[in-house]
Amino acid sequence: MYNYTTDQLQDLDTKHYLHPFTDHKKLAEEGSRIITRADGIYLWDSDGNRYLDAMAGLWCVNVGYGREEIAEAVNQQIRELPYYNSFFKTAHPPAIELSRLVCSLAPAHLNRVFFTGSGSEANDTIVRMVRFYWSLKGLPDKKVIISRHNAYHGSTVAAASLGGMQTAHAQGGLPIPDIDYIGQPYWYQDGGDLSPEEFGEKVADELEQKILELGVDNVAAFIGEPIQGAGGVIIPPSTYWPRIQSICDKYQILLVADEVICGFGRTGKWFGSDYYEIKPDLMSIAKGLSSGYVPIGGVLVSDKVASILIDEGGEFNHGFTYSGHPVAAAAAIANLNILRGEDFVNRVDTETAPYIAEKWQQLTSHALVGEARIVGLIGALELVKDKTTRQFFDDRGAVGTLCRDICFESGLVMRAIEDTMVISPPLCITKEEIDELINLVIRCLDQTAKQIQ
Ligand code: PXG
Repeated sequence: MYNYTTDQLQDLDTKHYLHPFTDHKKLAEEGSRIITRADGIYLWDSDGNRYLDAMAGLWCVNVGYGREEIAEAVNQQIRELPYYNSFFKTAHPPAIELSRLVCSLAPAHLNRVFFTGSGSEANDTIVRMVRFYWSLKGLPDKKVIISRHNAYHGSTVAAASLGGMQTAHAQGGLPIPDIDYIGQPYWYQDGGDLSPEEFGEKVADELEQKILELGVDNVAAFIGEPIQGAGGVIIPPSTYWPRIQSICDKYQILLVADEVICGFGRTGKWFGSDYYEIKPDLMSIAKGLSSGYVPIGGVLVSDKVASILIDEGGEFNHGFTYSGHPVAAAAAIANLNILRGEDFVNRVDTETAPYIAEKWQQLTSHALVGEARIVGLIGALELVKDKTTRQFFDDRGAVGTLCRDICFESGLVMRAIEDTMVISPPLCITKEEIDELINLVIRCLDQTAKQIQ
């Protein structure tokens, strides 16, 4: 479609295109990998190399690449009504139908949805919604939202503040006021001599300590990803979420689940909240909602919160030009119909997740792998210096980066988060493709081990 050579594309890229989360000086030295097409779970670059995309893009292409039904829905919608807003007492069929569909898939007590263009905008919306909720209830001091170190909730000012990434906070004067943090349920790194179950309870109890320290009259909500994604696929011990839920209930603060990665089948259930059996008051969604084909996100609102916002709130002074965008909504509807129609979520739960889990676990026999953890189709490998003592490499991140580069050269896209290698493949991945993925992973681990010796 674009008549350039790889060299020309790399040159123009360096001259004009500022990438997200990128060191541009380094990128200019190395040149971008230019991805030109995709199908199923595979990508191709501008030189014709094929990659197995074990990251589903950026944790989002749940149905896999190349689904004609989504292309067709987008095509039809652009021809019929490419844009209209939902401000000023208007609406259109795709946004209405998507609202109905999303609410029918969400936990039963979540029956309303506010659409955004992304996960970051969804979390921004949540900051305003929870504070508005408490002020409507006559408790305007309940403003603090408690999050976790190493959480990722997006890159807008509010979402990056909710996130617990210090590198992000260091740029641009974040966080905004009234956000606080507790520890993360990262047993492999922080669990010490405790069992995972003991550690899960201990780190959840930090929420209670933080509420008491801040004063319950000042606390609005707790936010967490059911499984932290960008933080390194931190799968919490089984004791963690039940304890968090009971603390939120005890102090009657709102529980917010950031389902941007876990939503739409990633865990083998429709939502991470279903997997962990928690009952969030609000949920942020994006990514798998449209399988990333077109940008769209949203906030699912519980009946409890909606009743206050709607009955007592009057106008909520918040909204985006692209809230409920008809083309994005049409793409999302087609995507959800594929997920439902082909029984994707159940297939992950009963077939592919158990199949990959067994093979993933076997990777712990590799000299570099200290832990292999996986839920549904989201998993991680801890590459460590000494697995008996759970000791990380001294120059943390270097081995992960090396392994990531070896993966790319070997035709596999796996993401490195420091020395944690993570996967989140398209949910359409078959057992044969899982075999191919595992074989590639083993080959890349072997090469990594060889190179660091
Ligand atoms: N919440 C979670 C849990 C996310 O993973 C967002 C919110 C923000 O969504 P948007 O659509 O605004 O990007 C995300 C996004 C990474 C990486 O390094 C992960 C994300 C985005 C960029 C990089 O793994 N997740």
